Amino acid sequence: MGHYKSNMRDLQFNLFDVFELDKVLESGEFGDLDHETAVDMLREVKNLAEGVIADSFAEGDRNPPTFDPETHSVTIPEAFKKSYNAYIEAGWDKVGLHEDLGGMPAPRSLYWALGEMILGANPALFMYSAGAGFSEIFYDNGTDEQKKWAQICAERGWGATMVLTEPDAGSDVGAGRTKATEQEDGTWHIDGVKRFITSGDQDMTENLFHLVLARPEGAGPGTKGLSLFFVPKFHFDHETGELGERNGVFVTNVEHKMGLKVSATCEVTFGQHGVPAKGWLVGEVHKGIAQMFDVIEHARMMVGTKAISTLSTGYLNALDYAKERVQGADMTQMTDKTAPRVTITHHPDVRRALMTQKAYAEGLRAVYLYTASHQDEAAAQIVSGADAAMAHRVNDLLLPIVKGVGSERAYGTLTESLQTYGGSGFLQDYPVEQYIRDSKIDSLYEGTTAIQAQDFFFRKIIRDKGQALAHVAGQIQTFIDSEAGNGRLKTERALLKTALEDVQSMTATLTGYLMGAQEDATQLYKVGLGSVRYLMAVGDLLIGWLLLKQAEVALTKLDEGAADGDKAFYDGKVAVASFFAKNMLPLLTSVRGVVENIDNDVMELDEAAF
Ligand code: ST9
Ligand code: FAD
Repeated sequence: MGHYKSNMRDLQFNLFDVFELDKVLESGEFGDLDHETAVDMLREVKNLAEGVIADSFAEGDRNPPTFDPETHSVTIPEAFKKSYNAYIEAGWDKVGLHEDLGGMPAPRSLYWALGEMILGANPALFMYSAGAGFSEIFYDNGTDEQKKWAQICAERGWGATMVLTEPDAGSDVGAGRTKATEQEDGTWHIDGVKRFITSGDQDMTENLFHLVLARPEGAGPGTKGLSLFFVPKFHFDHETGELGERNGVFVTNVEHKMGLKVSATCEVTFGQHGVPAKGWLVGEVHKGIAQMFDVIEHARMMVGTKAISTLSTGYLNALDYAKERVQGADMTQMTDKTAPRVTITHHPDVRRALMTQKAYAEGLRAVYLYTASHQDEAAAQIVSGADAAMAHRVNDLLLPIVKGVGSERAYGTLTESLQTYGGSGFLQDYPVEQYIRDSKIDSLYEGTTAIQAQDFFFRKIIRDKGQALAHVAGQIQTFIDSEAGNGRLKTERALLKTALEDVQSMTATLTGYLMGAQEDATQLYKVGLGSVRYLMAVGDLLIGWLLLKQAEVALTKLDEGAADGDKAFYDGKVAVASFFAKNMLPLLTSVRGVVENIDNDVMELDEAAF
């Protein structure tokens, strides 16, 4: 058995029983794709993920890619290449894409469910294989001529990168200084140094292309002055795809990292090695940041799903260990030195830790699948009654939750997975220590948690005039007011009601600080001091609600006489929802108090006092 443990049962329960994927497929939006095919796809990807894709996970960590500064090239370990090739040869990188790009349209919930398994088994593989997805974004934003290039990129399986960050421009992308100078033939020369570029080079594909943000000479400051350029590693014949000369874009360093080591994080230098780095303005329009956000939105979803998937496999590994590990006596016999020794699953604190892991892994899975369901109009209508415009808003609203809450909760809760192993968890004999190292990055790249929290409050709530938030809150309220569980979820619904009120009160408090900033600008600091707590609180509310929604479905299945093999699964669903409602949701009342009482003391404190 490899390290990766998928949770097919929970994926199928979410997709088909909770989010009604069958109805989505029946809408006809996805051609011939039907229930059986979707299940077959899940099964095939599960086998691939648990097998050949997971096989190189530890090897890629212990023997990461090497960099040759002479040739500016990155060499990927052979074991990883084998995993990568198996995935690409089976064509999984094209699922969910336009048919024009050799793709096979699929609902986003199914797409991300498949993605979850790859991201849990070997996350860097998903990133290296994102070239086809990047081609689609290039295709959607490109001119008619560029659309043909995008088809070549997808067809020939080229790699791709997103290139924003510079030494002095991380969260503040608008501080970027990389320049773009227009040439007489309409192409551009890019000049500058970018850093931390994922998959900046590799030797698994014959070519790769960079989507680069750079500032045309004379353009204004900030993000709005940036334009997006298509910069291939090798030039190519725009009709046939045949490779030509080397372009002037070179990897000049590869970082040594805490985790996710097989993913090459590169410094990429443009136009400073005697060869111009030639680029083409994407779509021939200067809308770089908006175009790049088409990539960022997918990448934020990817990062959150990666984190959640890692937590899930961490939990399932810890659970298996806990069922085997014998240590100590049952607590009720703790004073009897002759009492039989029990497996650690008998200890209350281990049960608390396992339930916490299960709650966040399964609750966050439901959150990302609910979000994904708002990435298709047909699915959104079925899942929440949202029309196309509202579906778009809800997806926008929830992306910082998937990314920000997913990454923070996964990392934090993975320490419970490690703790469940005792000292063994600290060893490389088990995968959890690597899971923790590999998942730390998720709260950092694609916008740190602070950035997600600000995006969530300012852009997704205030600028949206609270419309998407009201839509989701309306769904939660309907659930609270319902008879869900036929009386058996009464206590939990009451707890959810309080949690919703707490979050609504926090929203009002933060909005009040924002209004107060019109009179006194320093009131805005209070939003900054409270925004991460608020993001996390909304995340817990959504997790609590979706776990209870699952419990309602589970209770119905049990009432209908679930088969023996399913009973434990449904009992687990009811138990975990109740556990979360009783153990986590009440904490939001204290967060509410904290948010209401924020003052600016720490902002007024002299730096020397820190
Ligand atoms: C990175 C990569 O970290 C790490 C992993 C790479 C893995 C690669 C593989 C990926 C695979 C997945 C993709 C596959 C593709 C599959 C495709 C399948 C089809 N939403 O607020 P303003 C825009 S990369 C949308 O004034 P500032 C908007 O146009 C590095 N758009 O911002 C807006 O104009 P307007 C990641 C948004 O103060 C304009 O920006 N780095 C959003 O100028 C300006 O907005 C980061 O993420 C949004 N949420 O700049 C940087 N927000 O308002 C983090 C803004 O008129 N920093 N726009 O609409 C930030 O996000 C900052 O807040 C900032 C601030 C840069 C936006
Ligand atoms: P900074 O922006 O300097 O942030 C430092 C701290 O200050 C953080 O805690 C942050 O939350 C906080 N902070 C900063 N500004 C604010 C603010 N306004 N309000 C509140 N808090 C703030 N970039 C790419 O372009 N392409 C890639 O493929 C890519 N891959 C990456 C892979 C790895 C392994 C790493 C480590 C990074 C990658 N990045 C990539 C860059 C990544 O997106 C940035 O590291 C990230 O956006 C944060 O920028 P920074 O590191 O400069 O931190």
